[in-house]
Amino acid sequence: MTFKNKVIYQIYPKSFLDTTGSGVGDICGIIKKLDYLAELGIDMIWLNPIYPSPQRDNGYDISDYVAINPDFGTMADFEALIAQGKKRGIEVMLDMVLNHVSIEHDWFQKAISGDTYYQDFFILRDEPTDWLSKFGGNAWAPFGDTGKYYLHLFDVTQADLNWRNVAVRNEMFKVVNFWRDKGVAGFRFDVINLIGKEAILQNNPVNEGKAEYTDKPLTHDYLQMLNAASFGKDEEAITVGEMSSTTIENCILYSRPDRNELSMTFNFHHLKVDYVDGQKWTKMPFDFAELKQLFHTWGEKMSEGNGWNALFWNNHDQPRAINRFIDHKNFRIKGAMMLAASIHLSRGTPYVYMGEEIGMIDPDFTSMQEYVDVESRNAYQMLMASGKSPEEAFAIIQTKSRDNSRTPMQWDDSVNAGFSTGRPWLMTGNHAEINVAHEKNGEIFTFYQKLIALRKSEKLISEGTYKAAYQESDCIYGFIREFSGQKMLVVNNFSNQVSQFELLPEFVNGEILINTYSKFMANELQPYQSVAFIV
Ligand code: TEU
Repeated sequence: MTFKNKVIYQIYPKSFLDTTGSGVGDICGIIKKLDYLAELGIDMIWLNPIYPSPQRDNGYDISDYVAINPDFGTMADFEALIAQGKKRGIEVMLDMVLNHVSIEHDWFQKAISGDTYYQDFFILRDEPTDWLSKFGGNAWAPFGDTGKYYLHLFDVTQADLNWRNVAVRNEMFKVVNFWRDKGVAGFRFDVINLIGKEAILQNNPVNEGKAEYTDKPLTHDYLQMLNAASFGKDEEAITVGEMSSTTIENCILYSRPDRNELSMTFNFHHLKVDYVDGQKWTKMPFDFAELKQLFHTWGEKMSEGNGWNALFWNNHDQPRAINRFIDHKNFRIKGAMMLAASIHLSRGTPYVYMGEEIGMIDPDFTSMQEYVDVESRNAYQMLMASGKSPEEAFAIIQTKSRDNSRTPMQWDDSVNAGFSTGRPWLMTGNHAEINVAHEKNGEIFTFYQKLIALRKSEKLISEGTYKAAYQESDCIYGFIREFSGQKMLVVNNFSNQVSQFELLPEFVNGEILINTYSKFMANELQPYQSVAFIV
């Protein structure tokens, strides 16, 4: 598979570029920026859902799988994007939300009107389990006046689909093939490790019931069926599963080539190291030792198990990494470059989230009214219900809200950051300094160009094994890559201080492949310095 030397750029279409003045980004805006993306050097763009949706969860509540939300444009616009992308060597990856569907979808409407064929498309029970929704509250809601309840692991308007029903599976395979026929070369499968629910659903008060529906054995069966019925035939297809609360063992099985399931997996363990007791809606400095241990464990086990990681720091569900892991007030640029080096030189396929390539940071929102995300607004209420003051609750929302990464792409320092001539659906962040016009030939952007190019030129990076290094250091994250006799040591200083370290003897005479500073001072790393040595 060729995905090992590819770099994928994630676009949140709603916030990328608005060409109509509606305040919402659109497909024509993406077409307008294809040359910018080609200059960055990326190979594929992953678009968050662009299908008709009530937008309760910003498109992850789909009401029609095989159409384009008119807010984003037309099917002709989408077909033009595919064609224009291919001219520049940029393929398109679409987001497949196959675990659940909007209650405004025709299937749910028919089901709730009494159509028993469609009632079996959903997970209905007379007796709900004690599971909780990932967006807070009960995971079950009354199914009309039938006296039954339907399962919704996310928002109450997102009804989980019954994958045990072959008719559901066939409908899902048809959806993927519809978009493959349009020329879509990649698919990101939303929370796909939740589709393997068993017939008997058990109560489980531990961890809100996650163990009862996550990574269940049937998931692998369904993925192998999906693979065989659609993309499995395409040598060039790239597929990635978003795996919620998953394990390394399952991610090896999901992504090992001989299993014919997916190309690779997203896991989120490294983005929970600033969670108190695993709880998202809390505040604490990130735990570097835990972060490093997770990277090493996942890196080595996936390498040994022939699995394949999707490597990322940012996406549309996470606050920006610079705010979480870097002293960005003093070292935004060097910190952004170090974060990039720490994944782009590692083993897996790197994802660049829009704005990461210019060092975008969280907005400085000052009131709860500026946050629109359903998960954040639910959390704010839950935090206050748990006894937090409005100020304490708001301070937590400010650090963890998904809106932090969903603010409009910052193209220039004009009004609305050049994103829209209308009122943006979400207010822009701090774009006076941090914008493409200002940063495009700056250190961060050119460093990303270099990293992306290296992945294509160096099999040591795209194919090499992964081994941990500097495990004992309290500020350096280091690893060794190896491929057909060549070795690379990558050291990343996660500190805002100069850090002492001993270069491993075998690399003392090595050549420096990449350095985020102009110089390397023997045995010390500058604040947030990354250096790669090869022998
Ligand atoms: O996210 C899955 C998921 O669990 C997220 O809710 C994430 O774990 C959480 O926001 C982190 O705090 C996927 C999509 O990426 C997300 O945007 C959707 O809201 C969700 O599924 C439901 O489709």
